[in-house]
Amino acid sequence: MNHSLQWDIFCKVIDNHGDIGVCWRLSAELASRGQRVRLWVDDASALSWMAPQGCDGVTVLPWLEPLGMNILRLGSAPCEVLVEAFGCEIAPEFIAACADHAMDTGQKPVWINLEYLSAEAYVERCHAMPSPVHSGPAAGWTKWFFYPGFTPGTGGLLREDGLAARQAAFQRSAWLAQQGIAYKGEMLVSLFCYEPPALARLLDHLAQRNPHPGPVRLLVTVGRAASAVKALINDEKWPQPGQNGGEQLSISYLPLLSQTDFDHLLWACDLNFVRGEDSVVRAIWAAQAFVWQIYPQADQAHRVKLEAFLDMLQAPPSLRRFHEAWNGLRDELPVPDPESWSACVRTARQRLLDQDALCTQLIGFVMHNRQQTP
Ligand code: TRH
Repeated sequence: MNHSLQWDIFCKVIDNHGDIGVCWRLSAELASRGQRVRLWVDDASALSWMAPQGCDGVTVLPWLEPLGMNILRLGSAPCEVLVEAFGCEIAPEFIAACADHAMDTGQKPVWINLEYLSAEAYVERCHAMPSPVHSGPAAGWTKWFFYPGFTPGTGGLLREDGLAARQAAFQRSAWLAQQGIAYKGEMLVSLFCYEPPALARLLDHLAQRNPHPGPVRLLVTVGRAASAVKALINDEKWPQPGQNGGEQLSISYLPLLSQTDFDHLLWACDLNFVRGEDSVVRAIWAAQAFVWQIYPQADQAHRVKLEAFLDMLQAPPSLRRFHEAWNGLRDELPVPDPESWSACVRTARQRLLDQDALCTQLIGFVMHNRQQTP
């Protein structure tokens, strides 16, 4: 049987980089497994730096409203799998075009609603649940909830087949030199964050030899993290790196990195500060100590989500306390302790590596459903 299917993935960039970051990784990984992907996105601009090389097997198409002429580009190409990322609601005119195709071919597409990542218990309950479509041209079809997650009863995590081999071949010093960073054996800390209330305290800790007696270099990602750091060190109240002789704490501002180089950054550092759901997964695969700034929600739902994540990680008390302060849920930011934190990350990573990757599970789920539903 030919297992290569045509996938249409729909992505709306709400804010930040996570929506397109996840959808791009998913698209590229499906293509690497022989699937054909059309990625419909309302704002593809971030892909110019996230994935400048593109990817064979993935076609990026603009999600215009209405889709209009773009529908015609479909020609006679089949619509076999539809992926609606993060509840973005696929354009109705596209669904109508798919329904026409389905009438011709006699095979309905498999329609996946790809959900947000969480370690909360509801994920296992809701994963792979059907949601019947009652009206419109797709009446009688089924949408399937697909939840990424950290346990065997979930859809798993995005992970490329070649990840371990790439990691094994990675050379920290060579990569840092390519970035123009003259590495002298400092402790390396990456910073990808929004505006954490405890940022000033973190810089204080690092400048005051906590936790590391030797020099520390902070590698700051472009955008909100860089703006937040610059705003602080431009404020005279903060002890300037220069006032520490410029030696204990040095700061490197990074350019926009491709997703591949973003991984390299996480592999290169001894402690990673990450944010959002894509970078937190990459931090787990990096096998280094990390701290997650979870995307804040107005109703404080992120507190429960963070606790569930820390439970999954079997985080030691000091890592839990640090997360709570970094996420504004307690006041005093403790001293970071990457040496003792990395053990639980490595253990969790090993456990998660034993789980089928999200794309393996998703392709299996889709194939199974195509056989069940003509
Ligand atoms: O940008 P984010 O904060 O996205 C968030 C989350 O996805 C969150 O769950 C969602 O609700 C909210 O947006 C709206 O963080 P995230 O998910 O880690 O995505 C960042 C992506 O950007 C990730 O794919 C890595 C990539 N990246 C690079 O490729 N190069 C870079 O230089 C940087 C800084 C990031």
